Amino acid sequence: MTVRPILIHPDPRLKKVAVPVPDLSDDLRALARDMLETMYDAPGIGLAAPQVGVGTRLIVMDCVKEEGAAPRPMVLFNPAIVAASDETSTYEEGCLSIPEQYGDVTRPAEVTVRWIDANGGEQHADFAGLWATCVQHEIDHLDGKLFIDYLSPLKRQLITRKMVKLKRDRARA
Ligand code: K1U
Ligand code: ZN
Repeated sequence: MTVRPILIHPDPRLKKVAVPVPDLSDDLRALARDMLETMYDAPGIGLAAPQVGVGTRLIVMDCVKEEGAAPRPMVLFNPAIVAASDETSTYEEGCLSIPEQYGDVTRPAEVTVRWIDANGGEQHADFAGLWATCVQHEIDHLDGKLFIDYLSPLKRQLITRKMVKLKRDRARA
């Protein structure tokens, strides 16, 4: 397993719509394992394939944050939201592709998602709380959308400028 580099915004690969997985393969399962390792290493609670430069509809998540609790890694190929609650919840989101920047995003509080698991089986489940926020944030990545797209143009521009500077500083170091 390998920790892969995470792309930093702005990057055209983060703005592209990712392509559905037609058939599972060992390469795709290896990518999912690398993504989980990359997510835990960051650390983060989710990661989408475009964040490691792969334009495939694959996300991984583990929103168990309690110290000492058993991890609950999830691998979702071709995830799709099939139902969303009218009730909303607001969470101060972050993003591993936009380090140390945060913003309030309002989304449906509960969603039903269907996906293909790592064994090729069809799955569906209801997500609530942080899991619901995270799965929507990750599916947005597959559609080329970042949490800053929900913020005001001014705040988005400010954060983007900071990221351009961060990337310039990292390139010089
Ligand atoms: O997709 C990503 O960039 C990962 C992102 C997911 C996410 C965070 C917050 C709300 C919705 C989705 C992160 O994991 S940012 C890091 C983070 O939230 C975290 C890191 C360590 C412990 C707990 C949370
Ligand atoms: Zn993100």
